[in-house]
Amino acid sequence: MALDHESFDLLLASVQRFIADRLVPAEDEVETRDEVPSDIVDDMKAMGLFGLSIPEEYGGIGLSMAQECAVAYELGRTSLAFRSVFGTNVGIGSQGILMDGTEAQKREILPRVASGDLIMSFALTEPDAGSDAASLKTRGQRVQDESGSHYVLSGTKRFITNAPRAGAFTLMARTDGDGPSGISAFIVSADLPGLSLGKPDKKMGQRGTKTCDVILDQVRVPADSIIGGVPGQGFKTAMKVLDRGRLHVSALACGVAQRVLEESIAYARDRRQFGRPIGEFQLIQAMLADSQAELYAGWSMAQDCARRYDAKPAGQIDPDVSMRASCAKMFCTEMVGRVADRGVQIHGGAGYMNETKVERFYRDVRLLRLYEGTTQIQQIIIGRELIRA
Ligand code: COS
Repeated sequence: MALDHESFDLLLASVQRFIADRLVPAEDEVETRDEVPSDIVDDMKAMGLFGLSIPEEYGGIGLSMAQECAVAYELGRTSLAFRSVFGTNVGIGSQGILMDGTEAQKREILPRVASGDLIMSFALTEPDAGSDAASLKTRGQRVQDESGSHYVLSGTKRFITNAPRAGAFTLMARTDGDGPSGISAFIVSADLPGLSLGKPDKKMGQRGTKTCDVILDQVRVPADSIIGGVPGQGFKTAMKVLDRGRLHVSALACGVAQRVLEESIAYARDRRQFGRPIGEFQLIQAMLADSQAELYAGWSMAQDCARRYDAKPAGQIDPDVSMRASCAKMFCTEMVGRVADRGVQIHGGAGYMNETKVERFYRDVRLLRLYEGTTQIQQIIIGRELIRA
């Protein structure tokens, strides 16, 4: 699956224009109001951003992974809150249905996800199941009564991105025994009786993104809400979704690094000390050089891995590609942390003040090393695969 070159170039150019003309000027407003303006969300829908990676037959644009990464890179060049509005629709919220759903599930859900009419979010994490995702405790109890076959879901999901906006969740629950093989992935509508949301999380950064708990108290869903219709496959679905999501995050991290570098170069050219622009000092140039080289390495890695992802037969699990996605996620998100830190350093005292962009990016990128698997989880995945292979 891929968009033809010409159409993709046009799309990328219009995304670049949209970011420069509409999103960058609205960054301060998003930070102050902790909200993405609704007219911007409408424009995102009109541009098709909610359906970037959903195939055309289900109403999306049908980007390949490499193309999605190129768009994610651009979206990294502005406040991450903007991408977050549709990020779960493009990625972790919908991909499980696309990868493992039945044809009926795809036809029912994906066109609404692609248009942005339905916001989907991904509910895996729980208060006691973060890195150890296979230990999740949310129960899915099968019941059979006069109204048919159902599952009754009870438990709490934590830090769920876009939960306050979501119309439905891809939600992992335990339908059997312990461990990964007892987990099933459900499509759960947000308006079902018994489903409620916790209060909005107060975060270090990424103002304008919305996360909160999702609480399930005896929520009844039809038995055919299980993605693919087969219980016990949910952990694998979640892992496949995360492989893809980790690549997307790698590209996003590179885009932020590019923006922070641009901000730092502009400041270094402008700011004068000791009678000249600080950019003329080699110690400042060294920091810029380190950031540029690391960004180049990270982006090369993300692009290479995305091409490998596209080259494997669709739907097939390739542990080598999963391992490389973890390499890219680990390197790029750690890299952007260092680039943001140098950005603050180059800005000096001004970089600590919240009117500078680098101060905000410094806080915003901290999350990238945590969500969709911490750096330490990526190390475990890489290390295990090296020993196994
Ligand atoms: N693709 C497909 N299947 C996968 C997979 C992948 N990338 N990774 C693992 N699996 C399969 C395994 O093959 C195994 O299947 P079998 O039982 O048939 O052999 C099953 O899933 C269990 O895998 P594993 O034994 O590796 O599970 P672990 O409990 O050891 O967990 C980690 C593995 C730690 C890698 C996993 O829990 C993880 O990614 N944790 C981080 C969760 C995360 O990213 N959270 C962020 C929340 S979303 S913002």
